[in-house]
Amino acid sequence: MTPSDRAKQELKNLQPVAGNGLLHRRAFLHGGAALAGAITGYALVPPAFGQQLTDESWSLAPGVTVPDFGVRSRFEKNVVRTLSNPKGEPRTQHARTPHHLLNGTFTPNGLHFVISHAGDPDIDPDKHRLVIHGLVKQPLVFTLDALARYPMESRMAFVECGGNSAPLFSVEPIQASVQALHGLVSCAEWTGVRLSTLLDEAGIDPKAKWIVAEGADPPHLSRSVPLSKAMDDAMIALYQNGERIMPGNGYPMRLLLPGWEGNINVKWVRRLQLTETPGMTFYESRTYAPILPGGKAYQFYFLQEVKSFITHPSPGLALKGPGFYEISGIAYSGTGRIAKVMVSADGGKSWAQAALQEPVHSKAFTRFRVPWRWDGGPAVLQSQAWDEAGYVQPTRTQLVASRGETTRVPPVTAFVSQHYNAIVSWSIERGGEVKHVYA
Ligand SMILES: Nc1nc2c(c(=O)[nH]1)N[C@H]1C(S)=C(S)[C@@H](COP(=O)(O)O)O[C@H]1N2
Ligand SMILES: [Mo]
Repeated sequence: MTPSDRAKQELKNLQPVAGNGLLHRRAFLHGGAALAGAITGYALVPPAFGQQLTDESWSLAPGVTVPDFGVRSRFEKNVVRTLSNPKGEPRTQHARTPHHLLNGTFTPNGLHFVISHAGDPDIDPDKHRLVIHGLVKQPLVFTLDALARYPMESRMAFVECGGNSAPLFSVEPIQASVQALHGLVSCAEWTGVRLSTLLDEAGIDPKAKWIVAEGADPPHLSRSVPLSKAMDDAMIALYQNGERIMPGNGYPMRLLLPGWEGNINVKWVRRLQLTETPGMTFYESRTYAPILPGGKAYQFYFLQEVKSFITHPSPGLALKGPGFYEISGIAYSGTGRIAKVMVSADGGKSWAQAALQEPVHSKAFTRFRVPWRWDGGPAVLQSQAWDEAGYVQPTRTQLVASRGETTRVPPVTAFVSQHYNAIVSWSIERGGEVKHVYA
C-alpha cells in the first residue's frame, strides 16, 4: 500500500458525525498531512517534486513599483459587486456583495453592498454639518473636526437591508447566486463617536422619545429611531475598516444602529431631531412597512433576526467531483452573538455542529465551517443558526406561515418581501452543480 492509498483508506474510515458525509472538524488534524493530500489530490510522489516549481517571468526580474494606493491583483477583476442600475437612472441603485467569492468575516470596502435611493452624493467633508435639535436643552452643530475630538470606539457590525434575501419569499426557488439572493448584507469595522455621548452633551428633554434622523442626499432619507436604541449602541460612524467611510456607505458620516434594518442606518446623516412621536416618514410608512398576511403593517420592526447561509459551495460554485470539501458560510444576529450553527447535508434529516471562527462578535458576521466528504450522490446543504439570546433561525415553512409569500398579484407583491431570515437550501446535483431548492 502506498502512503496515498493508505491515506485514502483512512479517509474512508473517518466517522461522519452526521448523515451524507459530514465529518468532525478534527478529521483533518487526526488524519495528518498525507490524509489531506489524498483528500484534495495534491499529494506528490517524491521524483515529481522538482518539476513543480518553475521560474516564471515574475521570479526572474524585479517587480513593478509599489503604488501609493494599493489595488488588488489584476487576476481578481471578476470579484465585483453586481449593479441593479448601472447607468444610474433616477431610481434606487443596488450594489450587491459577492459573498461566494469572499471568505472571512468582514467585507472589503469596495465590495460592501450599497443601496442609494438617489445616487451617492459627492460631499465635501469641510462643508458637511451634523445638527442635533428638537427636544434638547442645547441644540448643537458639529463639523467633522469637532466630532473627531470626542472619544471614539470601534466595533464590528453587519448592515443588512430589510429586503435582503427577498427573492426567497417567492413560491418557487429562484435560481441565482448567493450574491443575487443574499448580497444586500455586509460587515465592517466601524469607528466613530457614540451617539449617547453627543446626546448627553445636547441634554435630552425628558419628553423626547424618538429621534428623526435625516440624510444629506436629495431624498433626505429620514427614519425615526427610538431614543432607547440611540442611547444604547448607536454610533455616528466616521471610519469603515480603518479608512474614511466610502462615498456609497455614507461619507463623511453615517448613523450606525448595530443589528437593525439597513434603511434606518441613515447615510450622509446631517440632522437628528429629538421628538415625542415618530416622524411617520416615507420609508417607515411605506417601503419598510410591509403588509402581513392579516393585513396589519409590519411597521417599526427594526431587528435583523438570527440568520445564516452557506457561501461555499453555493450556486455557481460547482463541485469538481466527489471527495473532500469544506462547507462554510456566514451567520449573524441583530440580537447579539452567534451561539451555534448546525449544518446538514441531507436536507435537515441529520445535523453536525459547525466550528465558529473566533472571535465571535456581537451583531457581526461569524464564519462557520464544517468538513464534508461528498460521495457524488444527491445532497441538500443547509445551515441553521442560534444566537446567544436563544433565538433560532426558522425553517422556510415557519417563516412563510407568519409572513406570507410573494405569490399574490400585485400590489401585495411589493410589500411582503422584507426581513427574510429562514434556512436556505442548496441541492448538490449528480454532476456537482449547486441548485437553490426549498427543502
Ligand atoms: N441618506 C440615505 N441613507 C440611507 C439610504 C439612502 O438612500 N440615503 N439607503 C438605506 C438603505 S435602504 C439601506 S439598506 C442602507 C444600506 O447601507 P449601505 O449602502 O452602506 O450598505 O442604507 C440606508 N441609508
Ligand atoms: Mo434597504
